[in-house]
Amino acid sequence: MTAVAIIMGSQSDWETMRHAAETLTALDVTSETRIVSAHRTPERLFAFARGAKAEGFKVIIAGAGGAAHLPGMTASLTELPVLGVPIESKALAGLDSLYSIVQMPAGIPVGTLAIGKAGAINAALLAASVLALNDPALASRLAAWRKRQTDAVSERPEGSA
Ligand code: RP5
Repeated sequence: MTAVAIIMGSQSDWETMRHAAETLTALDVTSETRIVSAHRTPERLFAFARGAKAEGFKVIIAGAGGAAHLPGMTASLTELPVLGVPIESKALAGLDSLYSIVQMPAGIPVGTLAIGKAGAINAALLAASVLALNDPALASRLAAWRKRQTDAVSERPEGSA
């Protein structure tokens, strides 16, 4: 069974969302990627979100830009945890996406990450953390990933005295 579903509103979101997929792959977490648009393919959204749990997904990562209702609509149709990634839109640099995703009224939560690539990577890491609660081997891989990141930080900036 595939652990994480990565959905996005458009092909144009892939350039950002591929970072979530790559991060999950680096942690050996299975994921599946789909285009599901809340306004262009609403029937696909309903079918996906209603069936996601039965398909075996444990966490959903949803990226969308502009009037970004995909994460919220998805969360309204499933009890699986939904992590929202605001795509950096051209017109408003992703602030529109961020506000659309983060301001869910009480009752239907979306775990909202940072705008763009950082948010996509962190959504994957957060999904892995959730899965690691019941997967000690993944918890070890995640700890090793974080140690490598720590070890890669120099004590002094290159070029300094
Ligand atoms: C949203 O509209 C998508 O998530 C995308 O970020 C944005 C623009 O989509 P395209 O016009 O590039 O397909 O639905």
